[in-house]
Amino acid sequence: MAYNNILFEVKDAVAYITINRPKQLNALNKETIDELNQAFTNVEEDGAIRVVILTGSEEKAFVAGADIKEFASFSVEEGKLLSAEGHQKLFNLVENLSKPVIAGINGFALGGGLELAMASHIRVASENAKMGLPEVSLGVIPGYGGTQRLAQLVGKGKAFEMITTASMIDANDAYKWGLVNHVVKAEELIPVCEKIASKIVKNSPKAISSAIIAVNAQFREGIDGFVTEITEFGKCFGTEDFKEGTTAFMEKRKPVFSGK
Ligand code: DAK
Repeated sequence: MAYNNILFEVKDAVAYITINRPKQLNALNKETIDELNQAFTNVEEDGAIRVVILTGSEEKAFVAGADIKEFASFSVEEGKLLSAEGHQKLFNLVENLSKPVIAGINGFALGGGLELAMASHIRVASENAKMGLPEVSLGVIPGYGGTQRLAQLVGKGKAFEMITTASMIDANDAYKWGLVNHVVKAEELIPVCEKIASKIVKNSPKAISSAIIAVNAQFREGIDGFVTEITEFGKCFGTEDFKEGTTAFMEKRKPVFSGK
């Protein structure tokens, strides 16, 4: 499929999704959200893809937020509808994808951009990255899960500070606060993401998808994460990946996982 706002490429079981509206600092308009939905849906369905690296084109921005020019004229109903739709179409889709998503934060990650990075499973930032949720400076609040996921990652106190001051933090503070896993030089951003991806692709896709379900369960209302873990753990015993992993260990060879 041809995209207008993103680049999509697959190499060695890794899908590279690059948001590509550099003139608007990769701001998320509706069309970009739709294209990302399509790309992540393709990733989910393509058995040859094991991991995603998500980044922004050029050095200045990962994503500088939702497209302000587009949402400036929304009514209350439109805002609510688009928020719910956006959650399903993109942010929840990414968080619950059966394959890990590594966000390579290459510059500004603001508002919906930081929310997208936070919905990803692993975050690596370049030294020049700046992160924030500036929504209250525009008269709205984070609408794509930011109030929930930021507090989960950095704790309630720091989340309140970031959200109510609408200030940006730099990559080093983001690392200290637990918002990103690694901070690297700009030119090392994609290589470091690829190094993490290369470790992931060696492991069982079935087990990884179960692990994602189990870890996410902790943050779902009304769901006992420990019970989910037991269920997912049990399921692993019925997979070809489990047979292959344990057999390969006993045969002193590297496993070749089918993802079944
Ligand atoms: N939307 C649209 N255009 C943007 C943009 C954005 N978020 N961010 C930057 N741009 C555009 C600028 O308008 C400018 O375009 P031209 O004027 O050249 O045509 C171009 O990108 C370059 O930006 P600057 O000239 O401003 O570049 P600077 O280096 O001076 O500043 C900056 C970089 C990142 C500090 C600045 O651009 C900035 O403050 N940008 C806005 C950041 C921001 O407030 N982002 C929005 C956060 S609120 C919703 C759910 C969720 C949300 C909304 C709705 N619903 C469900 C309805 C979420 C909202 C947010 O994300």
